[in-house]
Amino acid sequence: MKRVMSVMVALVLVVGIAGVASADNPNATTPRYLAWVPDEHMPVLDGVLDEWDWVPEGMAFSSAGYWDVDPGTWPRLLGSEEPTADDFSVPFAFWGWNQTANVVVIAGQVIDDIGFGYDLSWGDTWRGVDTIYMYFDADHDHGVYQYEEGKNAEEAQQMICRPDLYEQGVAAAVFTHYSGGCENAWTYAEPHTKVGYVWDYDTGSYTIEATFTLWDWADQTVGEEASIKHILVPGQIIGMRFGYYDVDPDESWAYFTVNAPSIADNAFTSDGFENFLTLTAEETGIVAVESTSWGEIKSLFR
Ligand SMILES: [Ca+2]
Ligand SMILES: [Ca+2]
Ligand SMILES: [Ca+2]
Repeated sequence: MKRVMSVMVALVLVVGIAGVASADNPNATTPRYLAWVPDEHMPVLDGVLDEWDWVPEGMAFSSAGYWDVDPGTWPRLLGSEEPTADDFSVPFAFWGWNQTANVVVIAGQVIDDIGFGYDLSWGDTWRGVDTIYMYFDADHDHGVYQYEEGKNAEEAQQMICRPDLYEQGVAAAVFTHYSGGCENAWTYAEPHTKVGYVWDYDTGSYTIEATFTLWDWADQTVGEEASIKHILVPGQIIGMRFGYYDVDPDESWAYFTVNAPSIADNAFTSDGFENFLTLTAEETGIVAVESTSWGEIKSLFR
């Protein structure tokens, strides 16, 4: 509890200061955080979740128990009706970051009963398809970032991952209003976006592991040489949204999300993104015992 409280205090302080000049989502009353991922626990991005038992308690989530919780709470399970466990559930969801690789790290297991919408192109994903939505405003400076003349997803990015598209060679895709067309969105391809799935076409169930490089400025037309990579450090606030979505042919839908209720359309402006705090190893609950300390402890037993 002490650790959680220290995180909450830190976030309140940062949000309080930032709140003077900006428009953070006031509905996001509960702090969100990106857990520290130690170098030795960086996953193999193959969608096989056999290396995640190191995650400290409270840093991994399950959709169980998150139906109809307070809107300020994260994560939340929402939908047309409360889904049964086999219709849609997320037994494991993790959000974190790694300093050495300078990436956001996510992992999750999604249980679905009917894979749906795979006949749609990624540009039609908004019509309803089993998918993963995420948004990053790395330097947390808010504002309109796409769908407006002169705004071409440079300052924030909307990303869409679909296991079926990955099988077609698309790690992630994005909607944006820039003249070059979304197929040129280099930010959503390797090495900047790396995704691995184990996916079942029929049920739509999958496991995912992915890493994302973030950008303070992403020139979608010229490329990396005209862009500014974001450098992640502990104690930083990242503007972010994330949701695992399930759509089924009977028009039932559900999603497991970090999002608080919107104050703005998140596809257009990053003003309503949630604030994610990058935790230290200690705040994550990973306490490394230095060799000198071990020496002192062991000396007590002599
Ligand atoms: Ca793996
Ligand atoms: Ca379902
Ligand atoms: Ca489905």
